[in-house]
Amino acid sequence: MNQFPPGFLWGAATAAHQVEGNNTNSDLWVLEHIQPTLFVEPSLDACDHFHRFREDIRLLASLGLNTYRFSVEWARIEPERNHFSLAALDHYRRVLAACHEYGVTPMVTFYHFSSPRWFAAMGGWEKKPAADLFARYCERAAAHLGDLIGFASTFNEPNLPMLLRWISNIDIPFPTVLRMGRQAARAVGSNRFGCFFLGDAAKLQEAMIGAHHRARAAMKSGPGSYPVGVNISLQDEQATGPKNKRDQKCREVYDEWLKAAAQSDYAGIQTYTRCRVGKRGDLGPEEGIELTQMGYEFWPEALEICLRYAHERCGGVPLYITENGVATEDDSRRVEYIRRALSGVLRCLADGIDVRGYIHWSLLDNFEWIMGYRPKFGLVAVNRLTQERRIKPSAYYLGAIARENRMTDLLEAPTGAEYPV
Ligand code: GCO
Repeated sequence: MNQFPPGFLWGAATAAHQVEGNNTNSDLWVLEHIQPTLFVEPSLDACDHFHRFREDIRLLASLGLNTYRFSVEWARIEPERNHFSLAALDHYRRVLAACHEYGVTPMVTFYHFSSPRWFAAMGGWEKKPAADLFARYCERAAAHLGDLIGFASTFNEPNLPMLLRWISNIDIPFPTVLRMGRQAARAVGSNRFGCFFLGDAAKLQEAMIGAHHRARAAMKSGPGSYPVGVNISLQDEQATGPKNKRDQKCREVYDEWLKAAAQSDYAGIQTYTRCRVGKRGDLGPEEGIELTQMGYEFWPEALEICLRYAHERCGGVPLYITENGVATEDDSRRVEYIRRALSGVLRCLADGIDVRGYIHWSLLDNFEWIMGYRPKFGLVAVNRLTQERRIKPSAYYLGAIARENRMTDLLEAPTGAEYPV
């Protein structure tokens, strides 16, 4: 079988802070501009998607993709506590309208790692009013945008802080994190700075699960009628021996959020690689295996395993792959990655698993958080000096599959000449 079900969503994703540029009112902007900082460079103009969204959405549609996943930025919509910006909300209405104009289903994430500065200065997710504040922001944004939304998710990878506690191959010096937190607090005139990447992962998880359910209810009570889910980061966790900690890791990192997804309208699955788990926890990459620019293994087969795992844990809710991709300068490896990942999706479908869409990360080469602009995840390259976009062969490859809604027999990616943009 090489056919995808009718109505399958084919898309690409971005996130506000990574592409819009000048997200100056966010906590991450603060962290990028203090000393010491873990960010290798600041985001600055990013891809100037804030102004170029129309041409980017048009480009996505011209490739043959029918879905655009992006996030709306809390730091713009509520620049100060209790003050909502109509101008920012209208901006996102224009983004949504552009999707409809080009026949693209908009999939909106309400929180993709960045918060307003005032929220960080208040202490962030660990403080009591956090869930209330988030639910209220979602309510306001959904009231203004809901009639144009196709799908919504409350959070992007809210389980990431728990996952980061396990990952052994990222080397974040703890004293630097502490100093960074202190400097950031000073920069916002507070004695605390609570943000998604710093702080107590377990406390944060508890607060965010509560916030997810409340925000979802708020969205449901507003205009429009769209599925609301949550996007979860999943790795293919492989046990390396009898005393490994794989099951413990899955319980701590995934299961609570998969349960929350099961009580929602869908689960967004975001998978990039596998991880081998040993007696003491995560092991690094296996010797001899190809690595991506992120330092982890090139392992497209992880997607199939994670879909099966999520299906088992989430029961009947539909699964959407809301992120999957690879950081590489060699675009032919991206084509190979997509080919193998989608073959796994087809095997899941053949077994009756309800997968309804594949949204690739990312539409554009963009700001990869602390790693800056070096990792290249885009189907489309961005010249950082001119903001010029250049479509890569992998974009045409994914577009060709999307247009036909089946795996094509192409051995090589199409050049694009077949599909004029
Ligand atoms: C994340 C995000 C994206 C990343 C992507 C590549 O998981 O961090 O959802 O913002 O850019 O996963 O690492």
